[in-house]
Amino acid sequence: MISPNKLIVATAGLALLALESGICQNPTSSPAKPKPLVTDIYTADPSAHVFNGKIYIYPSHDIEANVPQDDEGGHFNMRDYHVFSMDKIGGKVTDHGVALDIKDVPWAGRQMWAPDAAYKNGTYYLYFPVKDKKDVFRIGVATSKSPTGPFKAEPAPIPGSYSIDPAVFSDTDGKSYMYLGGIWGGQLQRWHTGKYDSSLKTDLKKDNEPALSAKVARMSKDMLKFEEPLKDLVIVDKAGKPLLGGDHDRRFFEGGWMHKYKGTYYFSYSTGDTHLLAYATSKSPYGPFTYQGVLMKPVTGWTTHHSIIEFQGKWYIFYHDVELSGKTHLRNIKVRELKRNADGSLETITP
Ligand code: FUB
Repeated sequence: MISPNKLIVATAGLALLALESGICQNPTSSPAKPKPLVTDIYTADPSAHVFNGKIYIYPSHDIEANVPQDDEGGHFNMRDYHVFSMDKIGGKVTDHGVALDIKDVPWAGRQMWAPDAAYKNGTYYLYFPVKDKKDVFRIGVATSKSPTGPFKAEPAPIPGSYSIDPAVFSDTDGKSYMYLGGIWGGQLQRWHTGKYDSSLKTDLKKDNEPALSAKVARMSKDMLKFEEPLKDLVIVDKAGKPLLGGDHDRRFFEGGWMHKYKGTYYFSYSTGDTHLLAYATSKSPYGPFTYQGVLMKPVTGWTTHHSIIEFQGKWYIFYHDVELSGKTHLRNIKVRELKRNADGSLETITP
């Protein structure tokens, strides 16, 4: 998750923060310098959705748990989720309080990481990765009649689920898909043979072989399980060749998100140790996806994680950095407009 030699990114960020701190920032009028959306608690990994014409944000809730930093992200030891809402971009952000607590998830052990949410037939679904009691990440699901919760967790994780960072995309034909996965601390590499192998701590270390892929599965009609086994979401270069494990500037690391624009599926994700948000496109929700470029350059802090929504005719990217704390594991969410070129490609954001 975090490599000590990358702390320089956060340190450089702190220098920038010092420069920025005197500037009055506004997420709408000054897109180059958006403000943290929430300042009284730490928030990260914002999954934003528009439900009934309003924006709801489902982030991680970062806390200082005094767990030493390691490559597996042990210091990201979160224990609950809050839901936030906004009537408009730049408007008041309302904290709806604790929507789900780890103590109410019977199978959970530790580390509630980046969640996502979905709506279908009068029910809201909160999807969340948490380690089970054997310290293996699984994806849980909890339901509510309100987008702000409280959510009630199902008694067991989604069968066949593993790793982290669920992102649920509902297509225009009514089918929904879950995209998931994260390497290193997210444990995706531990499943590459189909069986869990706890000895694989970071990635496969096979630089000249195809990179580990994010996974995708169609959701069941009741949104509580997978309709099919998880499949690889392969990202290829413009020549159609799968990206390689050693291609750290382009290969998938974690934090996938799907959106659709004019019939094209856009899969965006973090490159992890190179701290980029990149994206790839396809004509199918299963891919293969063709790598297109960088969506956002590194933010301050080690992790980079985002979501993309359309709201009132404009596109927005929600993301996080460490402006408030300067610490990798104490993050704050932000939003800014996402601009598209005439050919559908995404403009690269320099945060
Ligand atoms: O918040 C914990 C982890 O950090 C997320 O699951 C990753 O995507 C990264 O942002």
